[in-house]
Amino acid sequence: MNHSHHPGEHDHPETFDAVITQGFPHDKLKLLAKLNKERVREKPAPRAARIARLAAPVATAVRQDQAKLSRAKRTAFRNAIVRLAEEGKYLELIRDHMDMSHTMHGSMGEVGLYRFLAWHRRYLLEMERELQRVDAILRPRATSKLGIPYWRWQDRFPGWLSGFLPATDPNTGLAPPPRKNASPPPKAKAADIAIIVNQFSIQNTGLTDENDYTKFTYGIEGWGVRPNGTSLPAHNHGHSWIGGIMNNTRTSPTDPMFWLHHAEIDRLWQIWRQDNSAAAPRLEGSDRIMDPWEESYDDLLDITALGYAYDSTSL
Ligand SMILES: [Cu+2]
Repeated sequence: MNHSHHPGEHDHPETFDAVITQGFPHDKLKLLAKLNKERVREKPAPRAARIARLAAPVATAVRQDQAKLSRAKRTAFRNAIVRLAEEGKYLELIRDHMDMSHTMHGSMGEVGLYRFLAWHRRYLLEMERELQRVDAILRPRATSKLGIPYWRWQDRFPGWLSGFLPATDPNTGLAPPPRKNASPPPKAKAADIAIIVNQFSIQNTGLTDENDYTKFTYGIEGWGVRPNGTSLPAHNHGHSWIGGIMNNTRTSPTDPMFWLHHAEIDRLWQIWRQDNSAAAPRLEGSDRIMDPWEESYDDLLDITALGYAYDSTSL
């Protein structure tokens, strides 16, 4: 897929370091909204595929804290990723994220800001289904479904994934560069996560018609501040802190840590929704559809119906 014809593609930040330095693109919102209207979107999957993939009755997959994962499940997760990389399926999944016409980050403007959480939820489901498919081949006797583990940002980098980078960089065909796993920028501490989830209302997004959803997603994506005015580390900062290919805004899913990092975002969103279920993003028309998939924002709120659960829904 070559999307270099997509207008504005060239001024999308290449790295999360640049995303953090530039901050939320308040000065370009009109241009970005215009580009979003003009974008050519990939066709969604046919409806039959949607039903087979999402609505089919499946046993619930439990997404567990990576620090508490059994040795057997760590091995199963790694082996499933290796298998997907060998099949070429992993590269296909990375390409979904390299296609910026999906408008799924705040660096692409307001629509990207509002699509960030639901788009990545749908993206993780696609990965989780693929992991489960190959896991059933690799562990035919397993009694539970594989779920994507989550990484609590206040914890150290998962030692069981050290040096584990089985997929090649789609841009070079070579092994990705090693991770950095160090500041700058700092990654979020427990106190920062409490600000993101419980003190989201302090965020001043500067957007017209901001609501609670706007403030929450602004903070968790990594545009927010702490009560003392310093930058609030969140999603963007985790990408930069891990570094290597995780720092690349397009190809970051090449690093398996991408899935654990985004599972934590998804879990924090779920926790926040327990007390803020009425808050909703300002998305209209086709902006509500999480292309290249067919599901809308509204289809992606009930995680039980989507076939997964978290082992913990507390901070
Ligand atoms: Cu991300």
